[in-house]
Formats: sequence, structure tokens, C-alpha cells
Amino acid sequence: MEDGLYSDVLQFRRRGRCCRPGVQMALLGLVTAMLWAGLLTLLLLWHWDTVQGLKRLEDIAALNVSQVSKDLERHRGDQMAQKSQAAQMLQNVEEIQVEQKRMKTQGLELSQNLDGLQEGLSNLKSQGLNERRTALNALERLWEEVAKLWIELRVSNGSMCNTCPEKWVNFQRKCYYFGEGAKRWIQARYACSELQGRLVSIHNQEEQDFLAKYINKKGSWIGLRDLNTEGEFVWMDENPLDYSNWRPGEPNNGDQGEDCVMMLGSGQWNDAFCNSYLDGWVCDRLATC
Ligand code: MMA
Ligand code: CA
Repeated sequence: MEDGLYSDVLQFRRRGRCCRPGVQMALLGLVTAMLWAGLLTLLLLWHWDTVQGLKRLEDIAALNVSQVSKDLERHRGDQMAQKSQAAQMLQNVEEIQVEQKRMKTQGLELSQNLDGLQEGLSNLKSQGLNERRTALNALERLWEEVAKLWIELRVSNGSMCNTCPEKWVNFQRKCYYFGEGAKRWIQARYACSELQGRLVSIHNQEEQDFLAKYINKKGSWIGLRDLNTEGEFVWMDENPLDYSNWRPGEPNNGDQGEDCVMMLGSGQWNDAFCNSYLDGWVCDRLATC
């Protein structure tokens, strides 16, 4: 039974060489065909694998692309919303800036108005105070005139009207106090007011002669000064300077500026530095009936 291909192979094994040349060729062709078939199968398998892989990759890529495009779409939407939000915010900021500017101008106007009002108020206040002071002065002078008239009336009815408080000296219708103790002019003025009197005003020669008799020999402050306008002397009783008894050469407004008047020991007057301390000062007030 050793015929055909099998017997050829057996013969090839036994003899070390193979069969007939036709069989040899057929064998070779068969082997070659099998090899090709194997190779082709391998190639097909490999191709199939690759195709499958590519398909998978394509699917993944398509998925990714759709995901990315979705993201992109969403992102675009977000961006648009942000853009419109930003535009809205910009508009709001602009509106706020305009409002801020308007408020600033309004604030400035208000503060200017307030300044004006405050100035007006303080003007009114000082005007009111001035008017009050003037009215009080006028009233005081009026009272003084009434008191003088009253005294004259009483004298004409036979009253003496020469009563003075203790330590005060009477002359005609007035009382005089000859104060002693070093004082500046302003301190002397205050001392007289504490005694319900005023630094003395002198209006005639008789009064001057009376005072000269009692006057402190070292000098005394009297109620005359030119504090507000240089050379314009004013009496404390506000009556005009209708009489004077200056020492020759006075008033000279000496070197430091002399705005207050003193009576020298001789009885003559001299303008002196208001802050000088004088040992004497003379007050007056109306006598009573
Ligand atoms: C003093 C002083 C002045 C006055 C002169 C006069 C030196 O100054 O009392 O008020 O005018 O004397 O010589
Ligand atoms: Ca003088």
C-alpha cells in the first residue's frame, strides 16, 4: 500500500531522495500554495485587526469631536453671556460714574450754599450783636439823661441832691472816688465799674479845679482815650470833648504809642502808654438826692 504521495515520501526517507520529478513539482507547488495561503490568511487577519482598530479609533475620534464641539458650543454660549454681562456692567459703571459726577457737583453746590448760609448767619449774628450793643448804649445814655433831669427837677424843688457813697467826694451833681494802688488804665476802668462808677469825665474848668485839689501827685488815670482812631479822644460818659486841660506839648502820642490820658500831679493832662502802672485813678458817678 505504499503508493502515491505517501509512498514517494517513504521512498524519499528510505533512499535519501524523493520520488519522481512530477511529484516533486506537485509537492513544491502544494507547499508553496499552502505557504501563500497561510501568508494571505495572516495578512487578512492582520488587515481585519487593523480595520477594526481604525474603526474603533474613528468611533472614539467621532465621539471626542462631538464632545469637543459640544464643549465649544457651550463655551461659545458662556462667552456670549459673559460678553453681554460685561457690556451691561460697563453700562452700569458708566451710569454710576455719571451719577457720581452729578452728586459731586451737587455736593459742591450744597457746600457752597452752606458756606453762604453760614456766612449770612454769622453776619446776621454779628449785625444783631452790634445792633443790640448800640441799643444798650443808647438806652444807658438815655437813662443817664433821665437821671440828670430828675436830679435837676429835685434841685429846683429845693432838694440838695449831693449824696455820695462812703469814701466818695461830692462836687456839684457828681461824686468822685480817688483810687490808689498801681493799675494800668484798663484795670483802673474795671476798678471804677466795680464801684458802680466810671473813670472820670471832665467837662468844665470848675470840675477840673476841684479835681486838681484832690489829685494824686504821682499822676492818675482819667476816663479819656483815643484807642480807636489816633487823635480822636473819647470820654467814658460818651459826651464830646468840650473842655481840655493838656500840658503844653500834649497829646504827643509818645514813642510806644500813647492812647490813654492821665492827670499829672499839677492837674494838667498827658496822653500816656495805656499799659503803664499809675498809682492813682479817679472815678465818678451821679450824686443822689
Ligand atoms: C514822657 C511821657 C510822655 C510825655 C513826655 C513829655 C518821655 O515821655 O510821660 O507821655 O509826652 O514824657 O516829655
Ligand atoms: Ca504824652
